[in-house]
Order: sequence, then C-alpha cells, then structure tokens
Amino acid sequence: MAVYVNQEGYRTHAQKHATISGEKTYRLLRADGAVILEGSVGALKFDDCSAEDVAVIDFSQVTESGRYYFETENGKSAAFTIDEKVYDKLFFDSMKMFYFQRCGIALEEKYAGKFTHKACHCKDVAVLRNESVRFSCNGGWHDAGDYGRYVTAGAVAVGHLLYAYELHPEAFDVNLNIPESGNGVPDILNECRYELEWFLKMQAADGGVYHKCTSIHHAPFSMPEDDLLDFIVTPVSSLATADFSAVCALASRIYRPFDEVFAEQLKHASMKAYDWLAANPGLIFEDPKECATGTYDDLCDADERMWACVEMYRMTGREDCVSLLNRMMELQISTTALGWGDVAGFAALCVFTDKENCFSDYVVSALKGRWMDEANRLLSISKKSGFELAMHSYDFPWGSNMIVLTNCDKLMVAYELTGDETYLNAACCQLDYILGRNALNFSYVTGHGENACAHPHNRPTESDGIDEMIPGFVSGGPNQNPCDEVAMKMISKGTAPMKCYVDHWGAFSTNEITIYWNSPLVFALAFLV
Ligand code: 9MR
Ligand code: ZN
Repeated sequence: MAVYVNQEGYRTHAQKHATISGEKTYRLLRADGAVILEGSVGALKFDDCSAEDVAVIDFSQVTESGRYYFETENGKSAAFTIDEKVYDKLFFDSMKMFYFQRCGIALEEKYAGKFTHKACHCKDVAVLRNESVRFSCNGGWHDAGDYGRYVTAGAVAVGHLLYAYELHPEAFDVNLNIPESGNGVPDILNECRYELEWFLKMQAADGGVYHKCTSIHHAPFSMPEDDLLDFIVTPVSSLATADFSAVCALASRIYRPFDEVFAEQLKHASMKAYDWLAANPGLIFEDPKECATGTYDDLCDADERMWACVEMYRMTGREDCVSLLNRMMELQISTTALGWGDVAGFAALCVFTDKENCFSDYVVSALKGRWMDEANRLLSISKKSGFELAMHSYDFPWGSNMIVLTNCDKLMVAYELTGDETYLNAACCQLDYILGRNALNFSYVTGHGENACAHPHNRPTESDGIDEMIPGFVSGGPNQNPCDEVAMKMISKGTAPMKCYVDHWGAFSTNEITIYWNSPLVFALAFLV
C-alpha cells in the first residue's frame, strides 16, 4: 500500500519510474501541494523478491525542477527531488567516504567536520607465525565497520574507482576537501593513492603480497585510535598478489601524467608480483585458523590472474601474456564480474578502455559479446520485475547491494559500448532500488533520502558520541541468510528476500558498510553527474 520512489530523486530529462504496491491509482504532487499528475496503473503483478503485488509508474514527462511526492488512498510516498544536479552531493559523499576510512592518520576537523579521530593503527605489524619479521604497514583504508585492511577487497574498490576515472575523467573534477586537495591531481586519485601506498607496503621481498593486515580478532566497538590490539599480516596469497599486480599496473597508467616516479614504482611492483605469480602457478591461500577476522576466501584465482595478465599485457606488451590470455579466454570464468571474489570483469574493462588497440580482435569482440549477453540477461530479469530490479528472489546474500550496484555498473558499461539508452534506463532502475524504490521504502545510503540507513555496523559511528551518521555510506542490504544475532532475531522466517534487513548497528550481516559497496556506487554515478 504504497508508492516507492528513488528518495534522492531523478535527473530532469531522465526516465523517472516509481513502483506502486497494493493499489492502482495515484497522484503526484509538488511539495507545495499542487497536483501535477493523476493516474492509475493497469494490472498489478506478484513480485517474488518482495512478495508484493506491484506495478511501474512512469512519470518521465515531469521535468520541472523541484520537490515532489506521491499520494494514494493509503498515504504518501517519501519526498524526492527532480533536478539535473540531483546526484552531485551523493557523488561527493560517496567518494568522501574513503577519506573517512583512512587508517594511520588523524582525521582533522577542517576535512572531517565533526567526525574527527586521532591517528590509529600505527604500530609495526608482525608476520603471523614468523613474528620476528616486523615492518611498518600503516596507511590504507579500513575495509569496513571493522578495522582490518585486506588487499583483495581494497584492490576491487580501487579498481572500480580508477576505471570509473578512466571512463569519465570529466566527472571527477570534484574537490573532496582532503589533505591533498589543490595539488593539481584530481582528488579521487589523491584518495586512491592513499590506499595504493599501503598496498606497496604489503608486498614481501620476493614479490608475493600478504593477504590481509588485521588484528587476531575484531576490535570491540571503540574509536580506531583506542584499538590497541597488535596487528599481524597473514601469509601471501595468489589472490592478493594477482589483484595487486593488476591494480598497480592500472594505477601506473593512470598516475603517469601526474607523477612519473610513482608510476614507475607501481610498474615495478606490479611486474615483481607478476613474476611471483608465474613462479607459483597454483592457487595459494590460507586463512590461518588462529585469526578470526574476515577471510575473503576464494577457491579460484584464475579470474584474479586473468585481470593481472590483461593489465600486464597492456602495460608492457609481454609476449607470455598473449598465450596465457588466450588460454584464459577458454576457461569457465565470468568475464563480467566486478565483485571482491570474481574480478575478471575488470580485465574486460581494461580491454574496453584501451585506445591503443593492443588486444587481438578475438579478445575484444569475445569480451564485448559476453558483456552484452550479461547486460541482456540483466535487462530481461529487470523487465519482469515491478521494481525493474535485475535480481532473482534467491539472489540476496550478505552484501546483496554489491550485486545490485555492480549490475548497475554492468548496464552503464553496456550503454557506453552501444549508446543504447535502454541499458542506461535499466541501470538507473538499479540505482533507484538502492535509494528507496524497494519494498522497505528505504534508502541504503546514509544521509540520502527521507528514510535512510542511520545505524550501520561501523565502529567509529557507534563510538564517536555523535548521533548522526556520516553521509554517503552504502549499507550491505538484505540478506536471506543472516548470521548475526540481531538480524537472526529480528527477521522472521519466511520474510521476503527484499525485506530481510534491519537497520541496527549490531546486524553486521545486513547492515555493515565497506569500501567495495561504496566504490560501485561511485562508478555508476560517474556516468550520470
Ligand atoms: O562482503 C563479504 C561478504 O560477501 C561475505 O559473505 C562475508 C562473510 O565472509 O564477508 C563480507 O566481508 C566482510 C569481511 O569479511 C570483513 N570486513 C567486513 C566485510 C563486510 O561485511
Ligand atoms: Zn586504523
């Protein structure tokens, strides 16, 4: 009994869709009460993700800037804006999030406003089971609501951000008010460099890369500077080493026009990691049992190796990459995936953004063909849904919003490849879902939307004594198999997948925040701002 809208709003000349549930007639009103539109939808259709009877409202013809809401017999929708610049603040906040995740430095008032904290996690770290080996490893971004730092997760976040920059550099003319602002380098690159410098510290002398840098167990809820647990790094993994090699090669290209020395440093680190991979061809990963922090386990490193191979080839033209890539093209790897466990979609983005035509026609056309197959698959799922959401009802695991947002990104790239607005419109529907056009009438981005996430599982948020949450953080979203005590207690059996969510700081399996749930949002918005 409601109308669900994108609570942030819609761009002036864009497609504008909402979802009506349980009833058929509606009115669209301006904030001052003027009726702009009256209408009704045809048949309602059962939607299995939400277990509601719903239909799509198309109000694209409304193009006057302003604040609006829907009204039905049963009540009002959330208010929303129509404006060409409606996503500017969201874009800013979703990027500024990474500054708030910085580890190893104090967040000062002039950049952080009231969300300051002192420098954290600056002690040297030890190599687990080899504790006499200690080194300085500060820097980088806290992964999530915990204070760990994980190379594969970080590489994926930086991957989203740097390919977004490569695709749409003009979108990133944004001053983020961070310590480096004004140095002549786009702030998104300044921010990513903070993570990249930390990656470089995670490389062992032989070129392999340590998997993660965390304490032995997660810290209690406290400010980061009050977390005095010892930090360790866990053994080198082929997953981390391959992602590192790929993202350093990518970064070497992106930073070269701004800083030749840094670009060379990244190039050499990438090549050293790549040689380590060649000398260690199998999957190498162990999450030591004595360490209870996040695992980011992954049973297959072929996709990580593929990303590294493609980036290495683009950077150096190394002959051995050609045959390896041709072999990899035959493997059963999803070459559209952009998540922390499956990364071969980044290899495809590397190929699509290459203007020097260094890849074979076969590789280019096969990857484009597969990308469009995936985009068409998403399109057909979204067409069947009253939310126009490209998700199946069995598709809501921990971090389901990463699936929604990377689906959004895939559709954006399909639009880029074809110029066909059908893909752009479908991409925007995925964004609409994140920002409130869902059966919980809920925006998963803090500080954005009338009914937005306010109590995410994030240590500083719960410990800083400030009621308000920092704006621009993406919550993980509905999880059909919640595994934390709060969510297990509060979500009853049989709840529709789209509703398996609680906005409670203790519900880490539905309501944590992470860098790689924000980065695909930044990627999508770079196409729209
Ligand atoms: O995002 C990860 C999710 O896909 C996994 O199901 C889950 C359990 O392994 O872990 C999530 O990642 C968490 C990581 O392990 C530790 N930092 C917080 C991450 C987000 O919840
Ligand atoms: Zn820290």
